[in-house]
Amino acid sequence: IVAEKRKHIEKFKALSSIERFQRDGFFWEIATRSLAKSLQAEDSTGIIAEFKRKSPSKGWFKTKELEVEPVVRSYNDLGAAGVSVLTDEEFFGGDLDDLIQAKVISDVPILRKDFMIDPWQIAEARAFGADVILLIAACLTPAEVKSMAGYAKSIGLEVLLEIHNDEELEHICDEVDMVGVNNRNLKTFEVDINISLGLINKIPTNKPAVAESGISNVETIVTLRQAGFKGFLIGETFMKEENPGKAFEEFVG
Ligand code: IGP
Repeated sequence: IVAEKRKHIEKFKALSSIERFQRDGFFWEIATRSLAKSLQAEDSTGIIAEFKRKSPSKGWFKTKELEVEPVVRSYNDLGAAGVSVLTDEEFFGGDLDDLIQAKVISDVPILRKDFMIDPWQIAEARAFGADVILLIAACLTPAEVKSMAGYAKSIGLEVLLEIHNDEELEHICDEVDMVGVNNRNLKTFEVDINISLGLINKIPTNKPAVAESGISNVETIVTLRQAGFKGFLIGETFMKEENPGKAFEEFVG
């Protein structure tokens, strides 16, 4: 995926420079929303509800034809602490328009979920309405995380760092706002909630922890919350249904 990303970025870099985004980006002057605060609010559900049309492990969901708007509206109106939008086209069927749409119809923080390997993508995220970006430790060195997160912070974005094992704890730095633990092994696609439970006590307590992937019932959220997690990133459980907004409503109800 990273190799594909690199090709894609090189192509678009030629068209639009960071300076252009900084000058013309529609959202550039608009204040961002804090996901870290939203997750820590007293009455927060902690759920970061995700919009994606397909995934490498499951292929197209039923929502191939579905628009962002009704889904994200339900997420936003019915209690999501934040919304995650996949902008990767090739592997997740998303694009930057999805991000803009999610932003304009919501008032919760919006996470741009993509494979970020270049500061150019961070400027792009800011210009297209993201409040938070994801940095995946498996794709970056600790030094890259530090410099990319520093740049994100300097332009008003929050950073969710995703880790999957003990070694990746080394990537946590001051510039990172939240730490996510992906229960899905990105190589085998296997999910195991114990990955989150095994890492929670090693994550600095001043950074809200987010459990990611493979969450399909409220009992799991209760277990994760008791262990110390503040956020729960859920995609497939909603997107695999005919009506993801309704699935979200039933889940939180
Ligand atoms: C959501 P799930 O199993 O609920 O659909 O997972 C989210 O955690 C997953 O989409 C994800 C992801 C990622 C996707 C987590 N980290 C990195 C792409 C890239």
